[in-house]
Amino acid sequence: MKLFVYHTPELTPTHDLPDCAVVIDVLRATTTISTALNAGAEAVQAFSSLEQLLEVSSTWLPEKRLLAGERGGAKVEGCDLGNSPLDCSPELVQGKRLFISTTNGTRALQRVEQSHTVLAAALINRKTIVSYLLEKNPSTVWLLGSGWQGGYSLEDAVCAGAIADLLMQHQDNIEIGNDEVIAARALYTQWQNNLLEMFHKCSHGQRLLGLNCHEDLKYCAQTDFLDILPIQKEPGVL
Ligand code: 3SL
Repeated sequence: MKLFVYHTPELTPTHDLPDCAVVIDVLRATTTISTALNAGAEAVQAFSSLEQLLEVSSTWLPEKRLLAGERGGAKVEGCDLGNSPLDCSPELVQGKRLFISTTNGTRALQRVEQSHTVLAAALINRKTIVSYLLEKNPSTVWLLGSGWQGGYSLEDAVCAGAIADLLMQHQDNIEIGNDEVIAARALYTQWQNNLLEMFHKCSHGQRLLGLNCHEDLKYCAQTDFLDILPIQKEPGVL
């Protein structure tokens, strides 16, 4: 397995895709997607465009769908939900399809949706993602951070490092595809016992704290907490 880390969709090679793309948006899209699926959502369908989300979701029965929209951290008016994993209770999401559009995470999913395999990873389901990769042993793996509007996000780099670290603990012949893998692993080593503190320092964590999302940060900082594998079934649908 050859492992690459890319910090944003813009930094990925333009004419290439991996065997397996692991999309990361710890704060909060991939944490929310994992939580919704774990709570029994029928599927999660991701859109970078809100207009497209509205168009496709309108073809579904209202009682079988939930619209989740986030821009700049806040809920989009007219949607049922924003992008808080804490809202994804089994009572609300069970049996429903979550149509979701977020500022960065769903854009990252779209960038790699033509890859052979696409997974959505966060700290909460890191162990399940790593077990899958160890079992399937894809030849190339991209750990793709969503970043923030084209820029680097510390929390996604730390999560990429957490995945790389656990993979390398279990398999010694992982090939390092780029220097970002080494750097992400070092970042994770630095922060692994203080993930919530890291969220409080990083720019998107601060943005969310400004929106009173302290409980969201606590939830997203939990590691290896859910045994759920969000895997793409068809482009955009996990
Ligand atoms: O950018 C995104 O995709 C979101 O996860 C951002 S937020 O955490 O909902 O603000």
